Amino acid sequence: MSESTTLTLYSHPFSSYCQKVLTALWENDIAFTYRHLEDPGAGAECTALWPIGRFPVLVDGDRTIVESSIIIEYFDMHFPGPVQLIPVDREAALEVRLLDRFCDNYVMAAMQKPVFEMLKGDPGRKEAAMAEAAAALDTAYAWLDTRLAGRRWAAGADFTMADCAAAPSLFYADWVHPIGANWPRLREYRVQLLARPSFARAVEEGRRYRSYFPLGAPDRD
Ligand SMILES: N[C@@H](CCC(=O)N[C@@H](CS)C(=O)NCC(=O)O)C(=O)O
Repeated sequence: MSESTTLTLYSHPFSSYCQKVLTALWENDIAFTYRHLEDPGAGAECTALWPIGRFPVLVDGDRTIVESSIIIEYFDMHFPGPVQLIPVDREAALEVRLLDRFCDNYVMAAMQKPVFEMLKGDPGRKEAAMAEAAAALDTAYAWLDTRLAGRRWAAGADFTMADCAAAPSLFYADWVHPIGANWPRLREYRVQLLARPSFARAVEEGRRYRSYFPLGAPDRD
């Protein structure tokens, strides 16, 4: 991207947590250098920066910032743009952080469980892992559907970090366990997220990696 940027993001287009951060970057058109994790040496560089071995990882000059929510908070502090991803009002910010945590901990994590089982090469665990994911996701879907009542976006009227988290988590969760017709608000919300240009771009850039999805990607978004 821009040659003058101080920001480098270690990222992969198909990774849900990377898509969360990319959505935030593209919401405010923040310039950054994309260090694709399939590029030679990028994986080792990324692990050297963050030995936990998870990504995305952001580098800003001599500073390394990790964890998708912290990275988005960092953008909000240091690269503010027209879309305020963390509200100034602290009560409103609390709701944004709650929805962000909810999507990561109870949607993304539940969705990732059977994915990791398959990646570990334990297909014998698939059925049980899928059943566990379905039960956990149904609980999460029900809560979210209720919480969305009267809201345009996850935490209220405006697009925030909560939507950056919700977009990839619901995108992939629906592949693992489709959001049932009994949660119309949540289904409609997922459609709305897919239409948001920042997230639509993330989905588009990840499209050619769909064969990586260990449970088999459906023939739809
Ligand atoms: N809590 C981390 C989670 C990041 C995460 O789990 N990223 C996945 C990719 S979507 C990953 O690094 N997977 C590699 C692995 O688990 O070895 C965050 O919010 O950034």
